[in-house]
Amino acid sequence: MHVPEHVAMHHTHDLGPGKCCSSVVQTIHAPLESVWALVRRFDNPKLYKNFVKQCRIVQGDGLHAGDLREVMVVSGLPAVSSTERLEILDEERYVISFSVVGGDHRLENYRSVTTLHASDDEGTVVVESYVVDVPPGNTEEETLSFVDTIVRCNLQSLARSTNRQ
Ligand code: A9S
Repeated sequence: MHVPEHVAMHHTHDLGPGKCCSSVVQTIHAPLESVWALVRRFDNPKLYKNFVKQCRIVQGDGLHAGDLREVMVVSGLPAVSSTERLEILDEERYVISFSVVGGDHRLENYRSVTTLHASDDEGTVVVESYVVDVPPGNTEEETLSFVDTIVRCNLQSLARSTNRQ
């Protein structure tokens, strides 16, 4: 599979001690622009993230790096809320990135990057990678399996939501 240079670059992370990273890839049989229409909405992650109960922008308009959102999470997760900062919104290259800067949860210093590129045959390839601290009392393996599960759910839901638009 051919991966554009800027995509590979965005998913290369420097790992300090006590941190871990991983990535999830999802192919969606839909045009890039229709996937991007959902992924770009920093102001409305509920469009495809099923763990989000409520979200509001608390700084900026959700279109510029530095803007903040406050996410309330559905019950059943070891989390209540998350304050998230938009790091990258590149509408030309289809890249969005946010970091977790506060809230009531266990994923300290979470940062993710999501890229879209056209696949070799037909459709869109979504790559989402993240870096996060391994929480005290958990192993790296536990942390990766917890976060991979959430990201995989989000991207599967993204595929369904895109094809429903
Ligand atoms: O929202 C994302 O794109 C990805 C993740 C892994 C979000 C994680 C989360 O928002 C919960 C779903 C609430 C789970 C955070 C920051 C902490 C959690 O424990």
